Amino acid sequence: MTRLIVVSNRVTPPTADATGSQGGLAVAIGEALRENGGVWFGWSGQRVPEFTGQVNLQRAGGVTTATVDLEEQDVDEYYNGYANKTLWPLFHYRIDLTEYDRSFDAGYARVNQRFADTLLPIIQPDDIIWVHDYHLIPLARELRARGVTNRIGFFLHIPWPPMRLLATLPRHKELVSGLFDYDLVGFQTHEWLEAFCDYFQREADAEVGDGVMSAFGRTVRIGAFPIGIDAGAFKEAAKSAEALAARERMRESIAGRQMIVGVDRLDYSKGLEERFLGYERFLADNPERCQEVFLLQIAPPTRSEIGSYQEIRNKLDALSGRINGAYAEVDWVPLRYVNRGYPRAVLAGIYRTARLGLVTPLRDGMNLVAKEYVAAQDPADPGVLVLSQFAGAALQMPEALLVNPFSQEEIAEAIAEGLGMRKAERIRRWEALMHNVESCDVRRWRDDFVAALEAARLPVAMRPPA
Ligand code: GDG
Repeated sequence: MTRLIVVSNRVTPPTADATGSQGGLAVAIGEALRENGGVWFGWSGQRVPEFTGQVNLQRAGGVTTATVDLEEQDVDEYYNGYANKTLWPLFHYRIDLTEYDRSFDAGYARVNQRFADTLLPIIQPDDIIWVHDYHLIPLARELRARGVTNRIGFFLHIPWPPMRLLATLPRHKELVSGLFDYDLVGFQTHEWLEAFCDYFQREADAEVGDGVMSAFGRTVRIGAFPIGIDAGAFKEAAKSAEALAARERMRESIAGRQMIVGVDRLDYSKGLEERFLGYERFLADNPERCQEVFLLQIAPPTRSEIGSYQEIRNKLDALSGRINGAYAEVDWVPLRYVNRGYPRAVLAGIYRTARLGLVTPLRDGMNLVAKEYVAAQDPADPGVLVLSQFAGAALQMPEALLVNPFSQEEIAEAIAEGLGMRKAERIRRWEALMHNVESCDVRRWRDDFVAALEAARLPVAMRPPA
């Protein structure tokens, strides 16, 4: 049996505790690695004064992890720099926030080389290698340069930007042509796949066939593989003792009101500012109803060393203060804004308690919160999902109330419609949504990608030079 090597920026091995803080992704990848004795390779999250190249092999939750420490300059230039100040905003259509700095390019190239050097001794002839996300686009090129002929697949978790935006990136073609060193390149949705094909058709006269694209004298398999959640585990988590305790704890303070919930990393792509403004519009438009509801927004901070993340946090602090200052009463606040993370089972309990899930990213590769909200609902009395039309998930979840997240009116109207929706319609929509969440779950995503990668051996003549 072929062994799977998973490579991602950070390694997050599954914990023994299924209701712990782990996401479905870690669990699903963990399972695949356990089944075939594979390895998860990436950065340990540790910073050291000087890169040593030492690989730390460990067994955690039944999975073998292989991690390397990075030096301070690597973290600044590769992780905080090229990955999160350049590629993340650019791929989320935010060229206003994109920073271009040559030292970032150098750091990104260096870390990809370091990953290739340290991964190389671990690779066995029959292994298949699955590389994740925008941090590691050049990794296959680096591995091929070191003689690796194994099958290598790449999955992009975030959107692929329109060609004219991508063209603002200095040396864009040099970067993305590195994807032709993979055997398979996968995206969350057909929309991102189309944008990817469009870029190479215009910039490199690529030819697109059935599930393949050829350019630069090479052919790569391409496809859409929408990621899902571990629906069964999430459904169970929503009924666990921890979730029940969370619901009980909230019940008193809810005091018969309807709760709206948002759960997002504190990231400008998640549309939190626009969401708060849309909710403020709802409060302004519905003075007679507004004290019967409140919005709980959970937003644990991320990437807080980066200026644009500090700015969005400051904006949200000010905006939440303004909304509460303007609308609160002595016994009611309209917005509970919490900058802290919670265990998954607690989150599941909170989702289940909320009459409305508000998921309004400005741009999102997929968005798993939308799927978690659906999975956590009580089938006999489910809540309503309000979902941005610009999340990849919208293509799979047309029964949600889809909104343009840039429009405060649309958000306000969807909140009003969702809170007033009759039970029969809530159940009808939820059943359709849940069908999709359960059938397109994280295992199917993993199995489809791995099967496509296993089948992706290209004819020898088309293979990139070793
Ligand atoms: C990227 C892409 C794509 C959030 N707060 C807490 C917490 N979370 C968990 C959620 C969810 C996960 O984080 C967030 O996943 P998303 O999919 O919503 O967004 P990104 O982090 O931006 O993920 C995205 C994803 O990759 C997978 O391919 O869908 O488009 O941007 O699982 O529940 N978890 C816990 N406490 C929190 O407070 N335990």
